[in-house]
Amino acid sequence: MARIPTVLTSDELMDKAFSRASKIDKKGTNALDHKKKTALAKVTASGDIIATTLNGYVDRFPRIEKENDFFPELVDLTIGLDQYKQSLGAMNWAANRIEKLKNECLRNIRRTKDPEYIESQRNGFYGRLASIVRQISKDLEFLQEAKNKFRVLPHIEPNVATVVIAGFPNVGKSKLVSALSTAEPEIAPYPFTTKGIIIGHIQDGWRKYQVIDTPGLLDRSLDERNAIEKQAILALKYLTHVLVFILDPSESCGYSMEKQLALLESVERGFSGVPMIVAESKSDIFIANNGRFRFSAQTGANMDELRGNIISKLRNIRFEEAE
Ligand SMILES: Nc1nc2c(ncn2[C@@H]2O[C@H](COP(=O)(O)OP(=O)(O)OP(=O)(O)O)[C@@H](O)[C@H]2O)c(=O)[nH]1
Ligand SMILES: [Mg+2]
Repeated sequence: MARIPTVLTSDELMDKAFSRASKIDKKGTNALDHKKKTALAKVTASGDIIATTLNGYVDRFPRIEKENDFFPELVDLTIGLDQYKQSLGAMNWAANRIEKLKNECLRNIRRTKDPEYIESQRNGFYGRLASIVRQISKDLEFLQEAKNKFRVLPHIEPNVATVVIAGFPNVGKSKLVSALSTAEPEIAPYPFTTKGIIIGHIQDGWRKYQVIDTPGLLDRSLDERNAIEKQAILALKYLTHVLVFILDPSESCGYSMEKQLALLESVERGFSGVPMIVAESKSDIFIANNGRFRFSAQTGANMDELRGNIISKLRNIRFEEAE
């Protein structure tokens, strides 16, 4: 994604244009010619500065089109997709309108020999320019806010097979992510969790996978979430190719197995259709003997099996772009 520019307020935009225009003074062969050339240059500069700035916003803010994708879903959640598109549309509208008025005004000034008419044309154009910019002031503000929100959207690679780790706090998610990851996992911001999500990488020969730890997201029943939180959680579903749900049968995490199984059910419902691995952690301190797969990230017991199981599921994931 190209760097998103800072969006000026309507006042800043006008100041920028008029301060530049006010410095312009063109030489002329006589008083009328001087007045004309100066007015033409001022109108051109003020109109162009604003139109170019607005078009720059349209070019450099990300285009968000694809439905059923992780990113639009998140943008809709955190920014509001309809308003976003509308505000970019307003930039476009204003830039085109300014361009048209500018050309009209330039034509009128070129044609005349009346110094007062030149003056009134230039002032009229300034007035219209200010009025157009005023009309889009809310959109400018919205885009500046959107810029700040884009900054904290997670930097997840959309075309990398991804395993997401879920389970109650303290069941051993982070320890597992570290044990699976080739390097220190990075923390990426994510809406509605103050802790951010944690992204590690698994290397499988030449292939690389993402492993995502979800503190504060998949550690409460979805029914207990408000609508927006739920959407943020389910947005994750778009990039989850395999879900690993961790149960801590030692209950040293502070949650009973009953509660943990209820959460598992809720996550299974929310992520239906996503291949899931259920595994019990901390086998070095407690073994439930219920036949469920168990491992210890601490001692490494069964870690090769778990890793192998995850990788065998991720290997089957294909991306259109990668083919
Ligand atoms: N004995 C033992 N302790 C473990 C194991 N895995 C994790 N723990 C311990 O359990 C506690 C919680 O582990 P974390 O990996 O931080 O758990 P988490 O699920 O990431 O917790 P949150 O980030 O709060 O959601 C820590 O004290 C770990 O040292 C394990 O395999 N064996
Ligand atoms: Mg953790």
